[in-house]
Amino acid sequence: MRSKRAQRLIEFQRQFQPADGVLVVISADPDAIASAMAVSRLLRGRAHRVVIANLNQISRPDNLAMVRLLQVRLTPFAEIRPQEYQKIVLVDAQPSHHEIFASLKADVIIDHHPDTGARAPFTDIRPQYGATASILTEYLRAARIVPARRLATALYHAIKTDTDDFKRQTAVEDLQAFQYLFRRANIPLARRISQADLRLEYLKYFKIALQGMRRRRNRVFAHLGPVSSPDVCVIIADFFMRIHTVSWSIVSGVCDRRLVVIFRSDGIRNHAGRLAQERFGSLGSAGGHAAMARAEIPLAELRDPALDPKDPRRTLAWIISRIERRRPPRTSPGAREAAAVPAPSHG
Ligand SMILES: [Mn+2]
Repeated sequence: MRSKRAQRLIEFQRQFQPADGVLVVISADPDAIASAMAVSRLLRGRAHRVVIANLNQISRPDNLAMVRLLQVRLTPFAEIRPQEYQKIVLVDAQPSHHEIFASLKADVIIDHHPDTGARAPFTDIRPQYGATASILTEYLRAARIVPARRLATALYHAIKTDTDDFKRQTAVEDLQAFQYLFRRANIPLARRISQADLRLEYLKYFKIALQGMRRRRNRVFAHLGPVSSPDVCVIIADFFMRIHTVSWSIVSGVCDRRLVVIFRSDGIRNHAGRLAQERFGSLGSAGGHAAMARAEIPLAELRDPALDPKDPRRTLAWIISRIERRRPPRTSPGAREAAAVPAPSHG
């Protein structure tokens, strides 16, 4: 085991010359950012310079907090001239994941997504791992590099994020990496990063939600009107689930000319995906898992006279009546129009 890890490290190190400029290109999320930081650390003293370039604009508040608090140096890919670099590294991604990745001819690929068959001069793809950060932690250990606080914190946060606190695909190697990092990471700082899921401008939606919320037994409904991103519906739906007597939380908003309805349920006797599909599947895309689901309905499809998307109260009443109605709508094409008419209102 140990010798295999050492061998991989030597193979990896062999790809680089001291004069090389190395470009690590990522689609920035916690795992990609932490993995790129680890590559940069591994190449210290082994390459002339390492630049981390992000393809996507980082917008999630927690990812922005990670970059700020861990002082990660990222350069937007648009500002990069790839031809100025001798080596290209992909972490937490494979060429077919993005046309720009494919165009770059990577020298090194390290990833944990399902193997797409891509091969570079050095390729290490381990789909059984929960995070690329776990793979890079093994490289650091093989290189006998003890990660500094910020790097350890980034890798720790990445493993927690990608495995959703070990509730998703997790290998024993992820747990080993986590255990190793746990002692070296700044845990309060990592908590601060994962907590930072709000934007200041989201607070006004909390106000709308709290003022306009309706309760039907163990269900909470809120309609937020026009929202800058459906993310805020998700945040508020999750927020209502924190009330111990609530077993359903249904929060909607209008974004990109669509009515977006987010469903959260305790998943015990309820199935959010099934409810979303039953009540909204005939109007747009709808579905999900037992505990979380969403429906997205183009406003152009909503020709129901009982609904006025410009009137938040009527929109909320329409959503409630559609969900609270006892029998699911029939889905035959002839029943489509009939199904769009809500049952008598529940007061
Ligand atoms: Mn990942």
